[in-house]
Amino acid sequence: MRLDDVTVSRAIVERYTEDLLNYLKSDVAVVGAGPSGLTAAYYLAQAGKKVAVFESRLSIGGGMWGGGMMFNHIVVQEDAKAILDEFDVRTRPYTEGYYTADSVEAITTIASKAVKAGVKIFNLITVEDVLVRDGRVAGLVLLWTAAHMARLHVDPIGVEAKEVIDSTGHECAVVHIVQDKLRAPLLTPSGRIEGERSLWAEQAEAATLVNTREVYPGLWVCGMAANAVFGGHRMGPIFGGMLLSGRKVADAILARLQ
Ligand code: 48F
Repeated sequence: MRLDDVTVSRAIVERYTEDLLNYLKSDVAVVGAGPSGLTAAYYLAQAGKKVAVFESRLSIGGGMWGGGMMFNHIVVQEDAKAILDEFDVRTRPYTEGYYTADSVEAITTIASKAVKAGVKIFNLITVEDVLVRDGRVAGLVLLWTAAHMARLHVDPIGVEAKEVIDSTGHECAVVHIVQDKLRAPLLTPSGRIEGERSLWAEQAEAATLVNTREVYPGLWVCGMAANAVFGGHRMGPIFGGMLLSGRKVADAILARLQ
């Protein structure tokens, strides 16, 4: 068979366009493909929901690849190990209650399970605004990251979702957009982003779960974004809270969608 370059191009353009058209409306739009966002997306898709993940970088995985200070191992605590077991990520006991996993195995495996559960990941797309209808977040505004970074004068496109998750980590990018553009109070104590506090794993891991919730009608936070928005501590390279938070936000959204 003779390989035709234009057939290769047509295949890619057609397939991608099909995907984009299909996900102009979804049940849940997840912003940020780090560990918490991918875990949330996995549980939502497994429950039969139509889930799109938008990631600004070329690579998915967020801060998990680098483990702690580029030592590419992660630590999880006892209650989160069950999630790694469910994903089939191998863990090794370290001392009582502490387990380690290879960070590359962890993120590649979680991403693979999410995609196979039906999640569609769109990388290289930056969420730069939200759609708001009737006082709730009703979708996202997307632009190619390359155009966003080059500050090209290009208009973005809008997509709809019944619920939106901000899993952008320390940045809490979507909540910042809502705070700055809607100028309406958030569901935080001060009505504004409280801001993250310094590293304290013990406090931070527990707070991540408490802070995993809706922060504006239709907009939820999970992972490190939850602590950044609600004023929790950062946790450093212990990742159990990210996984548990992803599962918690998925359960809360599933209850809402029913
Ligand atoms: O930072 P990230 O891994 O978030 P997470 O799931 O996990 C946090 C941990 O990695 C670590 C930690 C816990 O141990 O403190 O930091 O809460 O992933 C966030 C992803 O969101 C993407 C960003 O590129 C990253 O991959 N992101 C950020 N802003 C945008 C975005 C945006 N505006 N549009 C799309 N993606």
